[in-house]
Amino acid sequence: MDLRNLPTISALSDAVTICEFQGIKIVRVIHQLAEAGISLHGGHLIWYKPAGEKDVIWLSEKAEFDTAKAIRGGVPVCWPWFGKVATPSHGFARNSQWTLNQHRENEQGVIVSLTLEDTEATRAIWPNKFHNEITFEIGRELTVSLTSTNTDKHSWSFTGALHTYFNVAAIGDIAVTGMGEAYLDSTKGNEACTGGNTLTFNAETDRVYTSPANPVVIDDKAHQRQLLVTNQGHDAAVIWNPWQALSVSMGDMADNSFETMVCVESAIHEQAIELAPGESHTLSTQITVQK
Ligand code: TA6
Repeated sequence: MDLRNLPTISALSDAVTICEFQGIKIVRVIHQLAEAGISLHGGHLIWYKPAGEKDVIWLSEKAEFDTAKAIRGGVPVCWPWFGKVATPSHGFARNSQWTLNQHRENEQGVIVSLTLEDTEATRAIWPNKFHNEITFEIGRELTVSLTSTNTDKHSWSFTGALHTYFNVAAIGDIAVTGMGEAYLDSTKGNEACTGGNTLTFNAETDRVYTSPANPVVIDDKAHQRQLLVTNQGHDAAVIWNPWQALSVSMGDMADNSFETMVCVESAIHEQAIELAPGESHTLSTQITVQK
């Protein structure tokens, strides 16, 4: 699938066009400093490539573009819960249809924002009114910010994540550092561990870093770059690679595609955020390529 060269349905400005793939609208950004694509299904960034750079974001070659499912890769928006604590896994936001709200551009880049509000369908599985706005600042750096506002008459609480999949040359050759020492190991029944501040990969890895520091650095020597990930509004950094057996079991990942990806996530995991009526919270991740 060549998503980047789909025919234009409408041109919104010099840098922003709309295209469509299997009934899913994609906001396509082409600017002198960077290119990006954002699916309205899921409010989901599916590519980001600064000019002159390799892709920063990984998208599965077997990703399914189906409004009933989440897209494998990119930056899934896990909200209003993280993980399998309820159905659907990682919340409904990544399976929902978002609305294009605003776009603007200047010589520094392009800003695109989308919104998602409660509907009868969302209230049937999570009985709260909300307004979510996700903003993508696309330029030499990428910043993704999710602001959640309580538009209900009662308080509610939520967890979630910006579950970013990064493109790496070879998982066995990268190191991830800077996320703090303490973590819960999800591959060992959430065992509490320390000494995790430098992570290399040779097996399935699924860790929740509970005292997350900034920035988390993905050192990718073969790509001759470091990816710096600076998170805000979070209380955990989740690091995930499924390795081979799990990839083989997943219909939307090629068997060996785990070799070129790693997730570094800005997560609300340890302590749910409680919002009173009218209150807002912003969860964000900023990604910088350093040579
Ligand atoms: O963030 C890590 C994780 O929660 C893993 O446990 C793994 O299941 C992954 O996310 C992907 O989840 P998904 O529901 O997208 O298959």
